[in-house]
Amino acid sequence: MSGKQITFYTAAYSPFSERVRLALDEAGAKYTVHEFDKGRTKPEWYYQINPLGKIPALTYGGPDVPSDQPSPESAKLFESLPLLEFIAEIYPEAQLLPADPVLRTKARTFIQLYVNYVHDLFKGAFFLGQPAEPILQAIAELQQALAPTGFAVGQFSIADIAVAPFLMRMMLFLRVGLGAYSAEDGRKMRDALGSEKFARFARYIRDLHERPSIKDHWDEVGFVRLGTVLWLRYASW
Ligand SMILES: N[C@@H](CCC(=O)N[C@@H](CS)C(=O)NCC(=O)O)C(=O)O
Repeated sequence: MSGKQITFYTAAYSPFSERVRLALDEAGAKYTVHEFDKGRTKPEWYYQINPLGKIPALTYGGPDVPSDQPSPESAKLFESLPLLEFIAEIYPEAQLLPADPVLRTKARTFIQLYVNYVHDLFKGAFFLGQPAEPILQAIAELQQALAPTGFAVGQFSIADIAVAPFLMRMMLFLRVGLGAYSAEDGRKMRDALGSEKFARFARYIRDLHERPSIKDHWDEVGFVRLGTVLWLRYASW
């Protein structure tokens, strides 16, 4: 268990930040939250923490200081996926990375499958109105990588944490008809993802919904509202 201070820079709307929040909560970490408002330019001081100005980020160690006055002595860490690995390493007892090297590699591979083959197609179909077929194909491939039961590699791990904020929003947006896809593509995706072919994937999404660290923060109304704003922002490109 880490005895050092952790400050978490986040915003309620951010699925990338939600990854880190989930990992911290799963690990039982004590941390200070600095919440940014949506759409505001980041203050100058924040660029000392993440030069890209993006969230999430963490400061780790150093003295206890106000979150908007980061200490030169703390480590400044950012990019959600390395942050998941970091949290798994400093809280090994939470077993967010499986002890077995084969399962550990499978967890990392699952994340890469999502990042390399699903994420952009999700954005394409839902925010840019690109055809539905490629995202259905990508989800079918992701489904094949799932363990026969349970979470992505069986036990809950950073693989689930990495994909849950995105896949769960995707299924929610589809259910409420939010997205840039045509009515026909919406129907096609709903029919396919509700069919027997995608039964394992649907079960996986239900299991994610049941995980207390996810369930206790799942705010459908808020996500739909923010999804609408995001969609309008993408749609106006
Ligand atoms: N690759 C980054 C992506 C982070 C990212 O794009 N974060 C968004 C919020 S979800 C962001 O900070 N956008 C700029 C802003 O909100 O000011 C990661 O995995 O952490």
